[in-house]
Amino acid sequence: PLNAFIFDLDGVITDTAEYHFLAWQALAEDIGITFTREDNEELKGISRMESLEKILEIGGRTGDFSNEEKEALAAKKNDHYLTLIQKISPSDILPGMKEFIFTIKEKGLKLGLASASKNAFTVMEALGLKDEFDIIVDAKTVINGKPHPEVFLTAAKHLGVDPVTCIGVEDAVAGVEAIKGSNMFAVAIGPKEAFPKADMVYEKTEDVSFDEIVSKFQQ
Ligand code: B16
Ligand code: MG
Repeated sequence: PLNAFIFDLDGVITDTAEYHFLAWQALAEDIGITFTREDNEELKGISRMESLEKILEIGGRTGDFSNEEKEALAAKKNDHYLTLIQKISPSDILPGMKEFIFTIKEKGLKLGLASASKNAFTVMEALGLKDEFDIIVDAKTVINGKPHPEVFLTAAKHLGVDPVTCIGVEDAVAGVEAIKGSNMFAVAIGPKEAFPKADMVYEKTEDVSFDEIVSKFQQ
């Protein structure tokens, strides 16, 4: 039986990926690194520190900064990100997602959030969705980041449901890996060729169909 849907936040419910990109790009520029939108694809679903490490790698500057300096760089990026997300409102929910979330609730299924972001509560509050979810698990409450399954498994545990009765929704390759590692059914949002491991792929959030997903899950 199907018991719950567990959502990723950034890139699935709202497009904070764009704000993460702008904030990282500004930081990269500060330290003389050219960071493109294409580079940013690799950071989706990846923790803040790992993202910084990847940017340093791209710029050939791994080893140029002490841990303390890296903490300061990550904090600077986050300050900028927090300024950018102040503008977030319920109108920033991606097309079709609000309806999808409310359909899930109407059907009596449970709703969880499994985000790699330490800012997940802030963003969910700004979107007006915080109270709609039965559980929000963010990067502050887990030890291992995606692709490790911990964040999805923790959400299922708090919901009191078996992971095989859950459907995870993700826009990141690392995220789909985390869902599959949890033994959940994986729905990916993005280009089909990027997600060979997903059980279903929709190119855009507005294409997502509750009935279609449930019938595929039950097959
Ligand atoms: P923060 P998600 C992830 O959130 C983002 O996809 C990823 O790009 C970001 O680096 C990560 O959160 C950490 O975010 O700096 O806010 O802690 O997609 O798992 O909801
Ligand atoms: Mg995401």
